[in-house]
Amino acid sequence: MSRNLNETLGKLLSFEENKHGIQLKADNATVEVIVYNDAIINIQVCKDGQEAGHSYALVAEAIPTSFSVENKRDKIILKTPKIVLEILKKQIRFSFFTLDGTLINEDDKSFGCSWLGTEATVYKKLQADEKFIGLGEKTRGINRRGQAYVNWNTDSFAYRGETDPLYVSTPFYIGIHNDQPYGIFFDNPHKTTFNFGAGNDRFAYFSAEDGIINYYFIYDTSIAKIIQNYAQLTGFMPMQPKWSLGFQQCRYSYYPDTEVMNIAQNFRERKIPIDVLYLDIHYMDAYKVFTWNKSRFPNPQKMLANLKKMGIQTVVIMDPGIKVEESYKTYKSGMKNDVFVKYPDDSCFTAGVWPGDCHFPDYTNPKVRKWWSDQMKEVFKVGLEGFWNDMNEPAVWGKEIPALIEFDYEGEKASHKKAHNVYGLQMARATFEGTQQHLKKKRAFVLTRSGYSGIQRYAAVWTGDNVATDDDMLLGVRMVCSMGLTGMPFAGYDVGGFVGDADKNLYIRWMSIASFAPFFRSHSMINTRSGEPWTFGEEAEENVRNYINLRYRLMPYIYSAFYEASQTAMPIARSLTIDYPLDGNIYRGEFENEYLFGPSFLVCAVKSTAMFSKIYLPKGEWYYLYKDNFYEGEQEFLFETPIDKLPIFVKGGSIIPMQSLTQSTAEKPTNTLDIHLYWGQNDHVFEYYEDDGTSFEFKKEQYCKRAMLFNSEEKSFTIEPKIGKYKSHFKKIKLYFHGFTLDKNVKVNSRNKKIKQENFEFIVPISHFDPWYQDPDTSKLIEDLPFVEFANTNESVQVEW
Ligand code: MIG
Repeated sequence: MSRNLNETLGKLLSFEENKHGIQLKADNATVEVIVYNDAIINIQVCKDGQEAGHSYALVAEAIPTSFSVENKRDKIILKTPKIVLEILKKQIRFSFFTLDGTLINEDDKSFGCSWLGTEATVYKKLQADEKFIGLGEKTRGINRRGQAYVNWNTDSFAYRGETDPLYVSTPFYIGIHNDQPYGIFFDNPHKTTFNFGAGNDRFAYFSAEDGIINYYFIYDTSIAKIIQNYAQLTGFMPMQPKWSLGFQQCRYSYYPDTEVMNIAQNFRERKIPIDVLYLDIHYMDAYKVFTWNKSRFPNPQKMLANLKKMGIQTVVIMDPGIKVEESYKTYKSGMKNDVFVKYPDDSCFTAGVWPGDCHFPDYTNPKVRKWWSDQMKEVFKVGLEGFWNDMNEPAVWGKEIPALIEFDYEGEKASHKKAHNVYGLQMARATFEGTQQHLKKKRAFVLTRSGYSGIQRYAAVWTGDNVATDDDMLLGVRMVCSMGLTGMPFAGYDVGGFVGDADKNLYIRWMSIASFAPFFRSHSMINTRSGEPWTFGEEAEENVRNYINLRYRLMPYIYSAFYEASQTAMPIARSLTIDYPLDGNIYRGEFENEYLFGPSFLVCAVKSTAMFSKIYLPKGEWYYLYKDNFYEGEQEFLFETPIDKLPIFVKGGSIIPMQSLTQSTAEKPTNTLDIHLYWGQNDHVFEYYEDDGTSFEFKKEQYCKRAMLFNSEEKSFTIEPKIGKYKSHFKKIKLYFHGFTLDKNVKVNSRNKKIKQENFEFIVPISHFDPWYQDPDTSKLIEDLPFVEFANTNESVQVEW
């Protein structure tokens, strides 16, 4: 009978302190409380007979941390330098407090850790003011309160604003209560449910179909730090090849080779910057991985070389399903090496995907991952440096894989129920390891559709088969921000919509917004309208070129933001909840599609049909990008939002490095770095970062880092001495002052320099239909400072006004 009714952790029988925390014994379970570091406490609850086992998400080990344990009559109090944990003895319950006694998070008073059969649940009291954000690639609004979600990686073709689950499972969320942000990472790969007070007003809970209760409670002073702590546990995004930050054009599918070259030439002739073209499933012979369709692509090596000469990389799709066909090399090798997942009776699991009947490599086996990496040898011979993992949920024609299928799981053996959600993560890992094995000195790019916590260590993630509507465009913006909150800074969506046809305006707006997405790729489905900029007519082409140009000119800024993400997990597309978590306005439906791109640009994603939009500017000072009009924050405004002007605002105090326009990241810009300074009351620091963009030499200090500081009170801008051995490409800087009142000379390293006046347009006006720039009071004057010897000196540069 107890199997059917809720069972809780019960009372404390005994406890013991150890070097990482405490071990508690309850009626029918053992609890390990592990102080992971100052800011993280891990709670592991194993029922009799259960073991923690391998985690694919985790990369960190507990760091010995000082903590104290106090044994009181009714409770145990454990203190780290940042968190106070109280454990009630009568019925084991956990409550977390700040050092000064503010409650952050507490178990439901009766349930706490509970079980219903094999299903394990943690019930947390739902606090009146509590908000919930994160959980990665999830639909709906940014505040997840009142919602419930399931984690079970699913091929969700044409998903919409309410669909759940999708392709990626990252069981980590951030809550905010009593003005305190905290994170909970529930590292259980089984099908899990997160309920944030949906259908009840008593608790927020997370539960797993099976397995142990294993969660990490993170508390720190800011949301940024909580994300960083989560990345400490699950890993950081490695530095990406710079080309993967450029614009990417995809289509299901471009073929034959002449068509691919034609697309490439069109981009170059029309002067629309681009770095990557994609080959979807039709490049293969009968959809067989590691093969080429010889009539469509007679000489892939030559085609790839020609594209590279044009500054364009090629990325190819790879599905996990291996066609069952005696004459197919990869199949034969797979059978010989026993790499495929099986039924418990030792026969291979077969299911239909693109090539027909397929077997599926067991990427949870280290030997199979090595086998996959070895198979990739062939693809490097033709010159590939980028790979796209699709269908790795794994998806078999929209159906469920039988639960009894068995996986190696690093030798621990697991059924599909446990291995399903990590399958995509392990395929991406095998692919990433293949690139490391063969490309050696070069950074490669891997894109994946499916994943689990930790996926950022191997691949960028795109949000799958979205639909071409305004609502779905905005949904993608929120999903990418949510992924940023969940340790995945390199994320993007199919620009233009995968399913259905975007009209001209939707396409323009989507491309404008996506110029400010971390991963920037246009893609569309077979038998729908293709997404090359010129296919939407001249107006679209000009608009889209403008925004792609802007992205390329912002490359020094974007690259620095990617570097920061690789170090601290600070996302590139930043949910406003990171910097303004306590401002209720940013959670409002009408404003929840606004986000920061890097530290400085407030991007307000608005519908293509909106000619006027309500916009909320959070605390601070803001400049309208196109005209430099100044606004005080914490107010809402009604703005004109014509299709050629995505509402973008620059934060006061910002320091924005830019370069001259190039057609790809392979092309060198001029040797002048343009630095834009925006006046603001508060001081700002920008960490400028530069390296060769392709190799791993940066690990040997082959980088150039320079801290740039704006000091409002002292009226100065300082570039600190270079750190690192890399010789910057830039020889000069040009400083642009926005919003300053400069009347006389400016001092550079104590010498007087004259100020010039020059207009700087972030977007080139589209003259024939846009009256915007005819207005004489338009572009605020921008002063231009003569060049300063910049890089490769170890001196600092000091500008005063
Ligand atoms: O069954 O490879 O999400 O981006 O173009 C569809 C064809 C398989 C799904 C991916 C999509 C890709 C498509 N794939």
